[in-house]
Amino acid sequence: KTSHYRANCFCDFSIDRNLRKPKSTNFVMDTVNSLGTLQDEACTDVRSFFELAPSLKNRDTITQKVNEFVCHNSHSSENLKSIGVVCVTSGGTTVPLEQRCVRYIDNFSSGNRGAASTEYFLKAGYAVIFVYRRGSCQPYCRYLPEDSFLDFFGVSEKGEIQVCQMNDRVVKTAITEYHSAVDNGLLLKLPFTTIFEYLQILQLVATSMSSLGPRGMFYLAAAVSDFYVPWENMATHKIQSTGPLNMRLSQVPKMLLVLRKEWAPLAFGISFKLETDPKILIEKANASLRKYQMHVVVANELATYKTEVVLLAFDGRVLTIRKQDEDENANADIEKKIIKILVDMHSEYMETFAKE
Ligand code: 9Z3
Repeated sequence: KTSHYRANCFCDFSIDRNLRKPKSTNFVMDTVNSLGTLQDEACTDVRSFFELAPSLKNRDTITQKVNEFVCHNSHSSENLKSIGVVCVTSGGTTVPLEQRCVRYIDNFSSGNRGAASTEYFLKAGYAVIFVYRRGSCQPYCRYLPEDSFLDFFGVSEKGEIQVCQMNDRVVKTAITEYHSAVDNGLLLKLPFTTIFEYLQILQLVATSMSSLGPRGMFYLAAAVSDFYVPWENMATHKIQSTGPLNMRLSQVPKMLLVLRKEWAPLAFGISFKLETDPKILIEKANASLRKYQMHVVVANELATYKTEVVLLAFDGRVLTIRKQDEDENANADIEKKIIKILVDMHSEYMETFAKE
């Protein structure tokens, strides 16, 4: 999926100022106003990122869905079924290289962690807004892309399609749990592809979830691009191969602090730190914890992320979680353990507000 372009080169595309897309002034003003108290250049970067990003398609429909979902799961709702609402982000964001995109840079992530975590959050009694990369792993059918769904079914002698006996229980449980979550208004799925869509959706969800106060939680497992081509610098049409390609990538402004301080200041924030060099992982994760004022940073290394993660909490706790062969169920996902600990930390956090 990944396009292997060199990132350390310079872009020759002409900058066409007229490409600044028309955008709802309200949205831009909301974003700008919401950053009012955040000082320094980070704020300016965030502001100009949103001002210049291509408009999110179906923004109004998405906003309406999110607001309804949040309202349904808020304390004022008559028959509240969830203990909290968590926004799980999952999969990698793309960075388009052309406005009519043929090529893009991708970020590593299958979406398995986000999909598995969504299932465990639902099991723990949470409502989940699952913000996922189109085509990535989905809750309750995480195994389908590899073990094709064709293997789950067979054709009977009468020519009817039926679930193969050995998969019967797994398929029935998955379908039942999925429909129960959706029918009870506990699972909302929102797809993204590009970094522009991802950050606009995150902003929109966070702003809506701010009304939930400390019952809101962000579990940011998506692999988010650090570099991008600003829309106004991007070639309109497919880049022609007339020689080596020189391009300059800008840094994606860090939105985590804005999320924590402005968009949803009382929500419990969990972000992930991915590194390939084990020597810098914990140091980088700690820096994220402090810089972006997260409540928990989950540090993982590319080579071992399925079997080992380290949780660094804002109160100084450091917990290493391992998926071990001697676990009762050796096939159990590491996410089961991660979510259990995070749910406990979130309850402690909510209790501190209840006491006040
Ligand atoms: C992660 O570190 C996730 O655990 C994985 C999950 C992407 C490794 P899969 O989807 O993999 O199960 O295949 N996500 C965060 C990666 C990231 O982009 N973090 C940023 C950073 O490290 C901070 S937001 O700088």
